[in-house]
Amino acid sequence: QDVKIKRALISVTDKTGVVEFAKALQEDYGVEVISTGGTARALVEGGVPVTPIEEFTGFPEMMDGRVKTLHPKVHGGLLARRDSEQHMAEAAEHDIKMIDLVCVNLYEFEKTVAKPDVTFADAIEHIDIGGPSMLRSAAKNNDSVTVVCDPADYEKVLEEMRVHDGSTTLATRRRLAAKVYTTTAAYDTAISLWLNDYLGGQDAAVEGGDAFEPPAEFSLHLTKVQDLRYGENPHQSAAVYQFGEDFAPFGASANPLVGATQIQGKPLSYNNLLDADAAWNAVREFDEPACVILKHQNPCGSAVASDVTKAYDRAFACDPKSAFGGIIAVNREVPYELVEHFADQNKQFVEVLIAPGYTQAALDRLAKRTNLRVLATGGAEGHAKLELRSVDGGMLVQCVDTVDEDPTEFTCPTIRKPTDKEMTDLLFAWRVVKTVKSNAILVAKNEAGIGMGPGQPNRVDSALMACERAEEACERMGISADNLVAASDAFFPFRDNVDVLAEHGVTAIIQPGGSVRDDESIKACDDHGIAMIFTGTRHFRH
Ligand code: 93A
Repeated sequence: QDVKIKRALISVTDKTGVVEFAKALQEDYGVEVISTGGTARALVEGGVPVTPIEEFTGFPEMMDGRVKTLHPKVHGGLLARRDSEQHMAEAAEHDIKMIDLVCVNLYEFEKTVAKPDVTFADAIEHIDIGGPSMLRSAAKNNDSVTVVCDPADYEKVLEEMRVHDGSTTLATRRRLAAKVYTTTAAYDTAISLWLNDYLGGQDAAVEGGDAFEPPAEFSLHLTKVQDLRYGENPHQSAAVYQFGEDFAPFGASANPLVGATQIQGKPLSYNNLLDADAAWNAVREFDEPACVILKHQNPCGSAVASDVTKAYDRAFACDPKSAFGGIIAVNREVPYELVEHFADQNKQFVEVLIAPGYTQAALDRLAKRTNLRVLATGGAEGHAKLELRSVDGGMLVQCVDTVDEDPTEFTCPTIRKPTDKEMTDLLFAWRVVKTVKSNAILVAKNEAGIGMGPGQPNRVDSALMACERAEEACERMGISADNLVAASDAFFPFRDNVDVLAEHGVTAIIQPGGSVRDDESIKACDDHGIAMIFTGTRHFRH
């Protein structure tokens, strides 16, 4: 069971202590040392004569060192069972000499990918193949071979050889073998994490923008504007506060919701404020006249048009059932007609109407609905830069999701490219979907969001829901449920989403891309003749 060490192969990136180790093996125990390029040079400089790997294999190191120890003379010498007549005969036939000890540590992959300016090619080049192969071969044959993958073990191995007349014990070889598999498993995990991260691309896409930096420390100087009747539910007390002047440097909005003029109506409730805020932020995403009807944080109706009255009509048509008790937000002055349209025959029960302003005729007409809360913000520009939410014992701060995306940088990985009409609808849907709670799917047609699938813990359910709503909407409007487009706030993890959307008349899709299985979704689109756009940016809203 004790195996005398006569031949050792040493190939290390971390050269710590290697000269002393090799010297002791050679001078004290007469071990022949075989070594690879850089290691051999270090050993020779340190006064240890070595057999170069090329001489041992009869092959040159080649392909920039990618192939230096990957050779049957190396792996035969490591894997051959010393107690097998057949193995020994085969080794003799091919002039394969036994290697009793392997000392290897690996290319520094993790250190390389941790560098901020690392290139993909550089990372790949630092994936060690020959090293782990030798370690694994030697560790497998722990019956006979001693394997050292950690400089911290050099001294222990030498000590054991001292005690056991130049041999190591089976128990030690097995412990060293176990350490090898822990090491190579961690090594492969690091590679897979890096590569998946690279493919995911999400974090990379978020990093490096001109994102507003949350300050290390700040005080908010909040002033209570008013107590609210109650919070989200009647048994919760609540109040609304306004940021002090000192918040302005952190990006106070030009036309904030808190501070908007309430022209009429019942006092705003906690839920009114939450939903009005979401609706207001959604509608000011648009430059053209737009309307968002929002309920429980989700835009159940959304549309653009040549004026806000038409936009309202189109948004309302998306989902009249859900619009009941909703918030209407528009990004232009509200004309008389718009009020007439939703007030006429009590077409829509509205909780809050929010807009930059109102014509006098509109205000006169609204005055008849004394309960309706009417808010005027004075303008539609200027998002705050920071967004705050409380968690138990602290506060989360993030830059608001107002990334300016340049559609000319979007890519289309599918065979079919979107038509101009599809592209217009896709860009519309892409703006609205970021208002929808994740997982979010929005189905749109003619620049109106006719089907929404919000907040499901799996994306397929969101897709199904969005498609069903869209189908109902088309039926109500007396139009056919085809030539629909869909937007997804995050990538599709599997092709099933595409299959569901295709089945329900969707012909074009917009989504960030970046899944490790993007290929499956692209294939699904190609199977169905769908055109798909990758934006590169995710818009989760939790
Ligand atoms: O590029 S490799 O994957 N191909 C090989 O055949 C190979 N053999 C050993 N890398 C290989 N090695 C690694 O080279 C070892 O794991 C060690 O980390 C490094 C030592 O190279 P050098 O002796 O030239 O410094």
